[in-house]
Amino acid sequence: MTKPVSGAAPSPPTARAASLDQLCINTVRALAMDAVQRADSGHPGTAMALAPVAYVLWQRHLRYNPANPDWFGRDRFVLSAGHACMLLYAALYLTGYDLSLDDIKQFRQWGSRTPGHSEHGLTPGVEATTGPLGQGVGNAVGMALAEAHLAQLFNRPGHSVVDHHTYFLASDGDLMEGVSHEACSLAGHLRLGRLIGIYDDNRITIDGKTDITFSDDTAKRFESYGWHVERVADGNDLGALDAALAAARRVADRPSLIIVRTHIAFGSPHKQDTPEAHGAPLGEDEVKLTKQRLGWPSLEPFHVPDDALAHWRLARERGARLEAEWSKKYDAYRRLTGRLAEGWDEGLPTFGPPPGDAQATRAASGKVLNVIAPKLPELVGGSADLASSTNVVFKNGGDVSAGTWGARNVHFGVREHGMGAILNGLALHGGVRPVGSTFLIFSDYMRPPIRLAALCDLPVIYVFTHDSIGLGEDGPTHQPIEQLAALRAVPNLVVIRPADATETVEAWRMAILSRAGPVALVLTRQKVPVIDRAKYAPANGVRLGGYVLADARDGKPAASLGAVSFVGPPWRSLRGGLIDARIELDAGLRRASEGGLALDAEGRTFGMAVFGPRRRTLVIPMATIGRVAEILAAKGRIARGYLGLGLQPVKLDSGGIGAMAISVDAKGPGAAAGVRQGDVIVAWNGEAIRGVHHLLRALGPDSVGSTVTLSLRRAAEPLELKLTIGERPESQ
Ligand SMILES: Cc1ncc(C[n+]2csc(CCOP(=O)(O)OP(=O)(O)O)c2C)c(N)n1
Ligand SMILES: [Mg+2]
Repeated sequence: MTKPVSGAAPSPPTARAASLDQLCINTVRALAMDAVQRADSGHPGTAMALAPVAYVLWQRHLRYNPANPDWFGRDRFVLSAGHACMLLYAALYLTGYDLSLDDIKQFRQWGSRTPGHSEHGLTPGVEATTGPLGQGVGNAVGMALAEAHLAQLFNRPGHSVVDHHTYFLASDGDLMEGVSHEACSLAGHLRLGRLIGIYDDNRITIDGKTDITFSDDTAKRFESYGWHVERVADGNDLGALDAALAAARRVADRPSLIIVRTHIAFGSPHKQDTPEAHGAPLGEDEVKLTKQRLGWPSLEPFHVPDDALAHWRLARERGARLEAEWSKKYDAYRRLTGRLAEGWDEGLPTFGPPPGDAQATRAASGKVLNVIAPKLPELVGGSADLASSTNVVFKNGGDVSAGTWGARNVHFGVREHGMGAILNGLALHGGVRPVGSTFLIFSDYMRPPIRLAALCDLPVIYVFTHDSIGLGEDGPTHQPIEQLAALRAVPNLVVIRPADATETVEAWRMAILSRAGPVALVLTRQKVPVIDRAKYAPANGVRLGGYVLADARDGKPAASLGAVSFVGPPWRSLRGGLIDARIELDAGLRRASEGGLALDAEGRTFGMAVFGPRRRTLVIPMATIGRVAEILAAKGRIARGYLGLGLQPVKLDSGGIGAMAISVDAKGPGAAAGVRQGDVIVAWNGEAIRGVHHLLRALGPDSVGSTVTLSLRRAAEPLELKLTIGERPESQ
């Protein structure tokens, strides 16, 4: 009775099939009510209303394999209305992703895999982190653009390796937000035919009915963008939903929006169609009444009928088959695996001392980009209508337009916010490495997606030109003042402002190598001299986050000027693991786990903990890094015990790219291999080490017995060592 994913219209259901459909749908509703009720917070109403949409989509249209959420050929589904995440969690659990009923019971709890807004990277099957309304719509546009781009480059007749759809689900709030206008306008212009949006037209937001705020004719608006629009008058009409989705998939020359009229908290006698059903539990009594009204077989919370689960779980078999079929066609393309090409950074330009080569760093950046670009065809992007100023132009790359998605220069139009969200979607999709650019001052217009890129470790590259120095002719509206500081305040965003053309080369090298988060290059509009590297330190110190360009003549400066370009999270654990262990070690860190300030034993602040359900990041100002180092050195058991290499992170050289200074256990293999106190690890098996957390991750328990190449920096002289990682010592 399950429809194949071909999209054929369904035949009329038999009575038994219809009741099984209803049972499956009500399972989602019951789980949404129960999870929110148990957490005593959350958003039950939208998930309840959209249960039939999820059912038809997941059972009859979406191509996915619950056993492999990262299968490249899968359809992408972005829940832009992140508050309705119980809908997604229920679908993921029921279809058999690695998400259990216990996870559902942990909804919104500390450390759980089912946080209050869905997070990419935490919950298998969640394609994008959503919550700030509108962003997910932009992400979906980026994903659809990535798909169209790769399809045009890689598909050959009879060999369609890239042929998936991107779906998004948007609420009223999503469509009110400007970013969705920007992104959907571009999607229409580019005729992204494999993009299908579903709009939950429930006519309710938090403050009341939408007639107090929203009288757009959404259908006309999207039609004017060049979208195909379908309407489903009743969100419970499975046949209509199925037909609309099938029709949307048949329309290949433009994106589609399906406007589905729904009723928030459908089935609830007192809460249906009320704003209260948006963001609060229904209440024990109302949950009971609703279950009775829906004919639900049990009043026991989290009851999942066997029939319903079995039916939902057919997805596993179907998914395995779909992936197997696709894999036959898949011819391991390097770029789809995300590996960098060999020798990608050979032939980077060098710049001589002044006066001859004096040039704006934006000009140097354009040159570097075009040396790298032919070797890394995955680099794509452009600017928000400022390409000739930011020099983010891929020579001979062609312009992306409707029908020529395989080109490399994306003209985002004057849509910085949309550009930011689309860049995130491109990065989330994979197979492309997105670059976006505008003036530094307008980074303010795209701050929300920059923050999300940082939060989600997305390897997006921003080129922000016309930095503050020497600007002025355009007046105060164009003069960046606080933008640099504001960008540097974003945890996990690497911000590099090269001083000259040579540092710009290094900055690009860092940007390309940095694949666990976004990098912003801040570049000058006007010419700056090129530093004479014969006299001064080499520019490869840039990757350490800061370096001594010229020391005081006798080594004793008359005054110090702090010029730290970036301090990133010095360590970070992907759930559990290291941080917890460290918390045990130190009272200050234990306090950090409670949020707020981190204090050392004397009660002095040395950092600020930034915690969320997904990550626990400690942001430590450079000024106090020495103190953290002391604490770790004094306690340093975990580092040594964990690393098993005889290395201890006693001095954090920088939290930026590269760099952790090491000390050597006199008896450890590190010492035997010639590692010296104060050497700085810059790369591990050829990959730049990006902060201590990265090294610790690279040194996971699985690495015991393996041989690694350690690249070290010892003052100016580079050093390579081959080491075999020893057994992890007993914890001390
Ligand atoms: C950018 C942004 N602004 C505000 C919010 C807070 N917020 C969450 S949901 C919501 C509106 C709810 O209405 P709607 O989007 O129609 O969702 P529904 O209740 O219908 O599911 C708001 C204002 C947010 N998540 N993101
Ligand atoms: Mg609404």
